Amino acid sequence: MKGFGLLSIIVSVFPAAHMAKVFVYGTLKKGQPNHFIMKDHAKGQAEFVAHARTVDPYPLVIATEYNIPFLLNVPGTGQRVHGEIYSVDQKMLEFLDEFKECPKLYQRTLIRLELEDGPGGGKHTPDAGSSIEAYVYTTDTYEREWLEKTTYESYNSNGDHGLPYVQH
Ligand code: PCA
Repeated sequence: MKGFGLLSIIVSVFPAAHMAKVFVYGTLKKGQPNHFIMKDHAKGQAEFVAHARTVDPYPLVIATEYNIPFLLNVPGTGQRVHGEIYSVDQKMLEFLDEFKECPKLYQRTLIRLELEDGPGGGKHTPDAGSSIEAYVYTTDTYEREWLEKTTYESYNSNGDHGLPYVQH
């Protein structure tokens, strides 16, 4: 018990220490079909940090019978992709790994991002235009034909592509 008390003091003094940054570009974004997960406290904590886009271009494609968005781990092709950065706790990170079927379907990698907005001001909240690193769910385990698919710079399940995400 004594040890726990000390741990909670440390965590409250250094709240950032147990948090990780995750860049979401698909169904987890605001207004998209799986965003409810980010708000479900039973799955952990997720706090919006900023909008951002990838520094390198990547192919963001929609694939499978469920119209799932995937960022193929092929930097240098495709487009600079827009998304949202969240600060998440360990519990949420573990949930997202499971939900993303990591490492089978997606792999959690680090990516360099350019901030588009964000709170700014404080020393823990960098300003727009600055670059930071965050985790992202990309995939290396994609089917080769997916490389021929249309790429998007910003995912929207209900976009003109006519490939709405299918909950499964
Ligand atoms: N959800 C994750 C990866 C793709 C998806 O559907 C995300 O929004 O980043």
